[in-house]
Amino acid sequence: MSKPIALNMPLVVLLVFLSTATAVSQTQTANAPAAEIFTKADTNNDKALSREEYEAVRGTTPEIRRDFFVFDLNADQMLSEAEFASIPSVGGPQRGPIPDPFAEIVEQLLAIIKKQAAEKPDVADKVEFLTERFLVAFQKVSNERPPARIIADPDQDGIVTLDEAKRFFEIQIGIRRVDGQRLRFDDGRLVNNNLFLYADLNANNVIERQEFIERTFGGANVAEEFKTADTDKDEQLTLDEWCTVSGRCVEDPILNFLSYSESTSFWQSPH
Ligand SMILES: [Ca+2]
Ligand SMILES: [Ca+2]
Ligand SMILES: [Ca+2]
Ligand SMILES: [Ca+2]
Repeated sequence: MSKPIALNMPLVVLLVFLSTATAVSQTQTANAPAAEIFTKADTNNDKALSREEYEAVRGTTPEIRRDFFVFDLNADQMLSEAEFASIPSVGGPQRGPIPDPFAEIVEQLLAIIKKQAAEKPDVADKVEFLTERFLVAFQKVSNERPPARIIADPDQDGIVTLDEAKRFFEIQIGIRRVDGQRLRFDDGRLVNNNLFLYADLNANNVIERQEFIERTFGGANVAEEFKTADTDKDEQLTLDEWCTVSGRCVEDPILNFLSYSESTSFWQSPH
């Protein structure tokens, strides 16, 4: 199991928000590479930015001050390079990862099954389960399509390895869809899979042009959006192609959270 995250208030607020976020349509502006700005800002070369170092390169607007507070994920009053790179206005479309509360839950589940199954701690990372026993243990007797035994044991060898168990948990919790493709990005963005499922009227796991135009709530340029996203020009969008359409196809709860907090006076003065 990974080391538990030391939760602090801004992270808790942000993570709770991630679980309930709705779609947003905002753009990000990339500046110089985050690592380059970080190195320049870190004048005493201690591999972390104090608030003074941060503001010296970024300014002192309320939004800039807010970002120092929100993305100081371990609440040590300093920004590590990783924390700095996760700020949307720093990293832009290539912004860095933030902790995913759903991934942490999966790690906790894996730790539980390892502890229960391993006779000795040093073999805990090698435990395997008979597929039927694994599914009984998790009471997966549903009529899912594909069946739970295929979701849990995709190579159908009758054994659920730890990697397969992790994938199974990630599917149950919504990190991946049933075919294993990721629905949550490391930088906090989420695939709008509900809209994908709604749009996919013929349920063939791709979005044809007509489905996209008629069922994705696009605006006047919806046909142009489809054309741009359909990179291989086969007249249908795979999930990867779908994810290139920002706004309603991919949600960004981080930007949404930040846009809500801009309306408060909390960030107006030093605190
Ligand atoms: Ca920090
Ligand atoms: Ca297997
Ligand atoms: Ca379809
Ligand atoms: Ca395509």
